[in-house]
Amino acid sequence: VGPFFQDKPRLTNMYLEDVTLKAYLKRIMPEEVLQAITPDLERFGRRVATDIGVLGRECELNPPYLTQYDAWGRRTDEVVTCQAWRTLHDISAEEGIIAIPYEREFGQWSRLYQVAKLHMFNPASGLYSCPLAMTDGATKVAELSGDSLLLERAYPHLVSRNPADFWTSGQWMTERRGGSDVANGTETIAVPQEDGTHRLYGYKWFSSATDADMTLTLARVMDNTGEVVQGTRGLSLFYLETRDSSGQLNNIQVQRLKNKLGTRQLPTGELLLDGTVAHKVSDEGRGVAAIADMLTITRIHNSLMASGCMRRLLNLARDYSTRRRVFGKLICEHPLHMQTLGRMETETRGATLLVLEVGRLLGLQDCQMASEQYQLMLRLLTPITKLYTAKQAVAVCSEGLESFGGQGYIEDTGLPTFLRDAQVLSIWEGTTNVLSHDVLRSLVKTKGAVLQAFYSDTAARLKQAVVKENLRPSCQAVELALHKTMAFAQKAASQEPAKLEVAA
Ligand code: MFK
Ligand code: FAD
Repeated sequence: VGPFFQDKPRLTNMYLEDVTLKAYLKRIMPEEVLQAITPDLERFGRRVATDIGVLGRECELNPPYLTQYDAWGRRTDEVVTCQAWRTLHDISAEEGIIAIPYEREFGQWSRLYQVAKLHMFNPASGLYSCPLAMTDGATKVAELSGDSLLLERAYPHLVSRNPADFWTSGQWMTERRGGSDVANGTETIAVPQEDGTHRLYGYKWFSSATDADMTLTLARVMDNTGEVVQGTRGLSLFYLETRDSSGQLNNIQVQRLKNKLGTRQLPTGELLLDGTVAHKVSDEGRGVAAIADMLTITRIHNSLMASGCMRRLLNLARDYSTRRRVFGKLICEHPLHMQTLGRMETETRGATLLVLEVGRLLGLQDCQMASEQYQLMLRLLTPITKLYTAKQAVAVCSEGLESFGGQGYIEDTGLPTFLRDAQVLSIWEGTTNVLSHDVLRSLVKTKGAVLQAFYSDTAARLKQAVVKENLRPSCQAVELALHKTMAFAQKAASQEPAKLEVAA
């Protein structure tokens, strides 16, 4: 048989090994802020490569399950999660994953600090990152809506660093008729009650944070003749807690957990709402516009999952290339293999820089410091970054598995999880085509101003690069692309959305 056993790939520190992340933060952050957060980033970089990574793997190996009845036949609908999943809840609170951007200890830079941690945490977290994304989105909605119940009751739990107090939130938008076309697909009805609350009746087809403490969801308010308004103008946003003070479900039945290609760590369920007590957060008929603030946050988290997965798998592949020997030399000594890793590296760096830049803009918006130009850029770049990085992640994770040869296909290595989990990134939080429409929506609504903002920002950066760094030849192609973009922006200012789709 022979004594040979292949050495396995190893990670050491996801911060110290991430040249792109470190260089971006060094370039963009004030020195005193970077100095203050660096010890935490270095410590966390080690943690995600060690204990957090191990917990994430345990979540994959011990997926959640549903117990619908107790031994005596009573309906219980208990979602049973593993110990590692619950430990990740506690770690998320202690690490301030949600708290950091809302504490604003470092002002506008607090968001980027959180973004840096998420980029490292997401692919290690056994998809605890998913409920956290929605929790962050709900926190942002609480802040922006100014709704007193959300702010006084939920917000302190959402930003808590104490695991015993920390709440997670769900986001229930998708119903059987529509996950993209929420405006026409939502059948859930909200019946007003005398005490000012509403009772919800409907069927939520996908709920990923089924074990969450609260959720934001959409429903149509019934008027006193029993009628509801159809379409987007009939939708309002509601806040509800999933259990009452005695721990009983809030008239919610968990019908089943879904059997999925990936994201097996997550308890994604179908929920029947049968008189669920809820509190209206938005003005009537403004539900989609109100939940859009949540979508901005969750789409940025999605992009961070994409950039983080690519980085983690690539670091494993690079390490492996120094351990695996074929045709008489290490695979890192084969130019063709290094070209493959180099291409993955380019995609990963591009995605990372894009999402970090979006994080910088979000930090400015958080602190009401974003100029009009930056607000427009955030609006445009959020869907673009989400749709593009999701596609990149699938391609890079597929290539990444191949770079381990046959071992990349073997479950015990933990590697196949990267690919099946990446596949969801282009589906949830808006599919690629739906997000393409969102880009057009932003163009039409601002009469092309989103692209003009992007154009002038990029043109100014190019000018700087040409003058300072003598990059004239490589800038010319970008300049040409920018001019084309600008011409399209001008067209956008005068066209109907349907015609614009054809033009795009
Ligand atoms: C680590 C991983 C992280 C991620 C974890 C996630 C776990 C999975 C969770 C989910 O998948 S949750 C479900 C996510 N669902 C979606 O993303 C829905 C996808 N569909 C869309 O995005 C549709 O385009 C949309 C529902 C928004 C269409 O709705 P409408 O009502 O037909 O759109 P309409 O009429 O154009 O817009 C209504 C209002 O919302 C408008 O405002 P005004 O009334 O003031 O004009 C729009 O401007 C506004 N709006 C829509 N999208 C917006 C937006 N505002 C800002 N940003 C946006 N993106
Ligand atoms: P459809 O809208 O039916 O889309 C089918 C196809 O049509 C897609 O390719 C789409 O791109 C295309 N399409 C749709 N509209 C257009 C258009 N106008 N132009 C061109 N093409 C179009 N939802 C929640 O609310 N909460 C959750 O927690 C949640 N968790 C999820 C977890 C997982 C694992 C998955 C897979 C999904 C989850 N979802 C959740 C649902 C998810 O957000 C939706 O599945 C997604 O938004 C797509 O909606 P749909 O399934 O109805 O697809």
